[in-house]
Amino acid sequence: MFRSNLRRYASKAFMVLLALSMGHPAFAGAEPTIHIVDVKARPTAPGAKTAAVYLVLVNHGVVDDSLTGLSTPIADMASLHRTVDSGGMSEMEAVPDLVVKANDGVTFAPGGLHVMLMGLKQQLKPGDTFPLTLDFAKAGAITVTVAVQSIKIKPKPMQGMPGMKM
Ligand SMILES: [Cu+2]
Repeated sequence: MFRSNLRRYASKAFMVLLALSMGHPAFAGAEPTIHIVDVKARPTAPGAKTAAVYLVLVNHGVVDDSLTGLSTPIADMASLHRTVDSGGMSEMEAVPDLVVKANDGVTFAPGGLHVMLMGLKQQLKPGDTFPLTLDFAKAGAITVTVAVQSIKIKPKPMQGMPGMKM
């Protein structure tokens, strides 16, 4: 009698856990597990055909996801780029597919990852906003608003500098 009650209780507890996990966005797909914040672009000069967008991707889900595509109505093409140092020269390379690990995040920032807009159709002025759509393999398409503003380049952390107190 006690045993079967316990078993019933245990199975009830399991059902609650199951219901909770089903309600989790990773399973239900109700709420995106990918959060995109701090989306911004620098103002451009008149006639400029390219611009870069910076943002922070956070994957709150329990599975890895990957960024597979980008688009915006204000440019002919949007793609993922990374700025790399090659022999003292700063170069950009295309990044075909970016994995955003579960419970992890990726920061796009000057000198590193950025969304490259090519064939820009309008000048970006401070205070402007425009939409950018990011396609994820699992989370699907997510559209965010890019804020045009000046962006300061954060100095690289200085390590091992004599006399520096952290
Ligand atoms: Cu670029």
